[in-house]
Amino acid sequence: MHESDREPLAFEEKPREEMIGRSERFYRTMRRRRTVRDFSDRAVPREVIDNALRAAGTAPSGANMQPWHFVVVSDPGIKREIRIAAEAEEREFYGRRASAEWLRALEPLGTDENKPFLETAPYLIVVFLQKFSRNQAGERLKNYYTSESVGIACGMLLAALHLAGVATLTHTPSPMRFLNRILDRPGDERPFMIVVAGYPEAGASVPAITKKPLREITSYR
Ligand code: IYR
Repeated sequence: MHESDREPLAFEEKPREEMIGRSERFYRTMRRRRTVRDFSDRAVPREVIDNALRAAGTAPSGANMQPWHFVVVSDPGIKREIRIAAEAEEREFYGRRASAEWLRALEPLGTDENKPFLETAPYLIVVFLQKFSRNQAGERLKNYYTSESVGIACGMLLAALHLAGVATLTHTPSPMRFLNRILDRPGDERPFMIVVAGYPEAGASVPAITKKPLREITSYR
């Protein structure tokens, strides 16, 4: 795109009361989002996943390079391979690599090396970060602010899925290079996170945790 290629902004200004109402409703919806670890195997419509990914793909990114790739995994054989590889890493993590401090911090979440949700949930959305793009001539171009960009896209994906009634879990086995091999992605893409998506298991519970109130996370100058 050149500087001269411009189009009018489609911005809709809303009345003050509507703005406040929308912001309150969005907050009330988002605060009901919870990270779920007990998934049902019931299918979620693929259209919902695709639309949420379309929304994620609208995220701002450094120089609009859109440095992300999403692999939507529903094949049981591939989910199983991912589970086996992730659990091997997690056994290392919980058994050896994690510091005592880290394990203490995780205690309230009740997590361990067993990741049945990687097979149970209908969809694993594996998010890859692209350090480089290709131009039309096929030459490698550097991408910018890739972590920020992909982080924003993941946030939008989680919000879109939640608004559509899909429960999610952000899962980051570490290291997760095995995802390149299993999903046949190029070496200059870095696995960023797995977004596990589906319905919660009937009777699922979540840890009783709280979020910091506004006054603790903000200051105004
Ligand atoms: N990746 C591990 C450990 C883990 C780490 C953090 I930080 C969490 O918020 C949750 C889990 C696992 O998935 O169990």
